[in-house]
Amino acid sequence: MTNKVICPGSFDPVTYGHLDIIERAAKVFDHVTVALFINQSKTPLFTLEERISLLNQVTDHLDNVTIDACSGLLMDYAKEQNATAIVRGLRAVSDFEYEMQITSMNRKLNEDIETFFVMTKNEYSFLSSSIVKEVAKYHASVTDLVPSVVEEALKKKFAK
Ligand code: COD
Repeated sequence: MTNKVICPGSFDPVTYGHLDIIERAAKVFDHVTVALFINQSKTPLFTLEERISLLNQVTDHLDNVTIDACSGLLMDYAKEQNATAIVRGLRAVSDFEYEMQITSMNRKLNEDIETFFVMTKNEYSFLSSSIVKEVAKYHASVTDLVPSVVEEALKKKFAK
């Protein structure tokens, strides 16, 4: 049986924290789909096409990873894709409550699809797309936080 998993998120934009989780999942599972969910209630900095393009570029070295854009419920998408599991990243205790709530709801929606949590590298445990955008907005360096293509894209977005 092929173990296909989904790494869902907003990826606005993709950071080294995201990439760390995707790479760890790609080592363990046969196939990883990075699923970019469209959230109508949030206004993203990057368009869907931009986020997909950045994700494609930064995962180019991973043969068993594909990128997809989705809307609706994660569990419906996972079933449609014949996925066996969801993989989520955990940074700190502060993530736990939110993740527990979402996982309980997802389990109610589909008992058969498990959720696995992967701990990020310590150095990325403070990292989020929001923090990266905040720092980049004020033209401070994000070199250690995001791949260089993302850094360039942020520079263009926040060009004076
Ligand atoms: N280190 C490790 N992991 C990280 C880091 C980091 N520094 N930064 C982010 N991550 C992980 C997150 O924990 C998450 O697992 C993943 O990377 C993506 O993160 P984000 O922030 O890009 O995306 P989220 O968490 O906002 O995405 C939320 C979803 C879009 C997955 C969620 O809203 C969803 O499932 N939406 C579809 C509707 C649905 O089914 N809802 C659930 C039922 S109520």
